[in-house]
Amino acid sequence: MATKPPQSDPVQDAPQVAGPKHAAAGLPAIGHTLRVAQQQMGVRRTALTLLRVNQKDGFDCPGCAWPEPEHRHTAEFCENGAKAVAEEATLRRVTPEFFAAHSVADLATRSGYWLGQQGRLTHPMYLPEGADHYEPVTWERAFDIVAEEIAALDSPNEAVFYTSGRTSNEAAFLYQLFARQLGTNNLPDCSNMCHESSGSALSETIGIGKGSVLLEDLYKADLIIVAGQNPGTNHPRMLSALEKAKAGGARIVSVNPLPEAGLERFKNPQTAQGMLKGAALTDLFLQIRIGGDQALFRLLNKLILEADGAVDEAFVREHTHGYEEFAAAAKAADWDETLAATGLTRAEIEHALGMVLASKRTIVCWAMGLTQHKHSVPTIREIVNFLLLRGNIGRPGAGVCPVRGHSNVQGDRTMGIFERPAPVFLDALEREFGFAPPREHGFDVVRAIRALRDGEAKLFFAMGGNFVSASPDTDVTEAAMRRARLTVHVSTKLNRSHAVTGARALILPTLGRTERDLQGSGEQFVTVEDSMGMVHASRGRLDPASRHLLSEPAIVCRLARRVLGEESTVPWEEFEKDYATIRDRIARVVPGFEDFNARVTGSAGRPGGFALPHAPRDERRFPTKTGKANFTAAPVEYPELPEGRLLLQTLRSHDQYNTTIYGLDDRYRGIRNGRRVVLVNPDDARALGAAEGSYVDLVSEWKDGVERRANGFRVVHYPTARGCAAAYYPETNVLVPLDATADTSNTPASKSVVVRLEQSATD
Ligand SMILES: Nc1nc2c(c(=O)[nH]1)N[C@H]1C(S)=C(S)[C@@H](COP(=O)(O)OP(=O)(O)OC[C@H]3O[C@@H](n4cnc5c(=O)[nH]c(N)nc54)[C@H](O)[C@@H]3O)O[C@H]1N2
Ligand SMILES: Nc1nc2c(c(=O)[nH]1)N[C@H]1C(S)=C(S)[C@@H](COP(=O)(O)OP(=O)(O)OC[C@H]3O[C@@H](n4cnc5c(=O)[nH]c(N)nc54)[C@H](O)[C@@H]3O)O[C@H]1N2
Ligand SMILES: [Mo]
Repeated sequence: MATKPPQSDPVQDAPQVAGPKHAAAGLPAIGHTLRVAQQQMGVRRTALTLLRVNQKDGFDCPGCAWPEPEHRHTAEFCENGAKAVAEEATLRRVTPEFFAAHSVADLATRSGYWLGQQGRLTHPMYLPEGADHYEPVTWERAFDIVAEEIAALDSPNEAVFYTSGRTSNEAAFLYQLFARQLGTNNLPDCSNMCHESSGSALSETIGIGKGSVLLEDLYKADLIIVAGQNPGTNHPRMLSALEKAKAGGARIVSVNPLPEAGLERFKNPQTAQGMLKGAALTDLFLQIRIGGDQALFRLLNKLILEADGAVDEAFVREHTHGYEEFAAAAKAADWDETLAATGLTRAEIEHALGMVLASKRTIVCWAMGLTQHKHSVPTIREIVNFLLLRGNIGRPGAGVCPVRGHSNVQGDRTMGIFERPAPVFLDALEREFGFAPPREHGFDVVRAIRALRDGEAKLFFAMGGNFVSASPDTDVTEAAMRRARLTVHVSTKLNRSHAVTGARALILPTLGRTERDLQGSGEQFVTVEDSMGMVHASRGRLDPASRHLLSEPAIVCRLARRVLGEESTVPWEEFEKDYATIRDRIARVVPGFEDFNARVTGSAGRPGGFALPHAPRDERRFPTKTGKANFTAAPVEYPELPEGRLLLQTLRSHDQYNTTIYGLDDRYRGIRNGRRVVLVNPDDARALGAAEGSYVDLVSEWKDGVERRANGFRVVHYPTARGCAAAYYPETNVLVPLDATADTSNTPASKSVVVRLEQSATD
């Protein structure tokens, strides 16, 4: 096979491989953080900013949605949180001069890494139809352009309003209100590509689409199963919680096709002991085959049912529905076939069973390794079956723990960012604001792309994110975007979505979390909800990156006033001036937010935050259709792998935040200086003739017969499960077919793409 990269990008395509590490964090992490932060922010700003992350009166870390511990005396150190902050608080700027120097066509040839490195956006920019370059535009004119294009639509359903997950509760509430006053539920969000499968599975089985554990539950657990998640990179503060759980006697099982360093051993940088030796976290590593989790939990359930006295019969009788049918399906599971789907041995599963039966309080945590497969929803339902069997939902130290991604993705959904809103939510909006919200369901991400592709949607508006790079089937998505009449991005930083535009395009620069938000009534704060349903305030202190920025709430308010005019029943001007008035309305519309302002400012209740109600967790009440927690009995599925092919998962390196590339050092996996790598099990690689260091093209195979290809990936022999491969997102999104989605949730199946390796043509 070829030994040179075929079309190498000197900035990022010379991968070097040192092999996987076996421990996460510790001194190298601190050194790395300070270096990255100081390059972006300078020494003084680094010190000032990093001290304020997740502190009371500070700002919420824009990194992940992992909750803050109750007592925040010292800054909780997190390398990747610091990188997220540095990325936003950078001193580099993208000014009108920058856009004058770089045409849109030029920007479209740049890597995502290069675009992000240019710095913060400073001015509203407009790309007129037929123009080569963005030009500066006033805010008034920008809103006029959006209003013109909205007025030209045949129906409000030709507009799509996307949201990424950093948007605050206040901005999200206003944004969905604006879309619904306009008359559409076209509110896709990043959740559609992320934890939608969790939401779908949990709403149906336990009656609420959110996790049922709080941070303190982890400390009380006997057993924590972490499946399909890489916390050392994506939720580093979770490692401290796991370490504490472990010290309290918990055992940890990790289920993953890859041995991830963070789960093996954690060197806590907060303690001297931790820095020296670190704590081994995982007691049992189950190296699952990609997509084998439903099979694994089905077998565990079968064994629990066969073990004497292992089922919590009182709980099952009193609180659940559908047990008989489920038990029959689980007992009937065929050992050989089901076991083959997991890639594990029977002895490994029996070892896990021993730990399960020894545990009185069990928690299962998961993330994208479980949610991005065709059968993700039945997989997560099987986990619910597993927990229900032993009464592990609705008591301390036990429960479901889907670990969310973006720092406010859960809050955005609570605020009504959803293309399929619950009728009770719409009723409440109707009562509060005196208008009739649309009832017809809107487009999710995949449907929005199809609508743009087919000319059924003509206007694309994004509140944050990087839609073209984050979405599947990059070529299809980019072509769809180019068909739009107008694309608008409310953004902090430059990204590829600004370079792949509709006929006209706008970039609306906005404040980040770290920045002071000054409005008519004075300095504002916003609120966010973490992965465990805790709501708290976030207040930025830095001077804004430019004096031309508007906050997200201000952008929505001004746009709404311009577009809806006098007809709107909403006091947009007042909302912009004083965010407390938005929270007063949220309090009246969204259950659990009663007395919102008082509770979130800490004058009542717990300082710094409050927990939203969660019926299964709080009262063992399951608000499902049956009024009980539902067992389900779906057939076991797993991805089929034709001969000579591999199952590719597309995942994150240690040095990126989704489509934002921080750097080129995937430290724990020992891969540096390049991102076009494919990790393949050495035995598979040998069988396929893919030598270490050779270059291959990844060709995805899907039933539509279209050839999707990603060129020039360096083969890395890596201890992943047999038949499996891994490569970074978003470089590999081109391989994920738009129609390859999870049943029910419609989430792109970006963790199980069937690929073949072809030798790269050398130049
Ligand atoms: N620093 C940093 N933090 C982040 C992000 C980031 O990009 N960078 N992104 C944020 C967002 S939006 C999200 S959603 C989360 C993502 O957090 P993760 O879900 O941890 O992110 P991924 O890199 O997609 O990792 C998926 C993990 O699942 C494993 N896996 C893949 N397929 C399977 C499978 O079939 N079964 C099992 N059991 N495991 C599997 C992979 O080997 C990998 O360890 O992180 C959030 N936090
Ligand atoms: N193949 C593959 N595809 C995936 C995934 C995968 O694992 N594999 N993961 C999926 C997941 S889990 C997710 S969540 C999506 C992520 O999809 P998105 O959320 O759309 O993507 P991000 O890369 O997080 O968006 C980054 C951009 O957000 C903007 N931004 C940052 N902070 C702010 C802010 O405070 N306000 C505003 N207005 N803008 C801001 C910046 O301009 C930045 O360039 O990708 C999905 N796509
Ligand atoms: Mo996500």
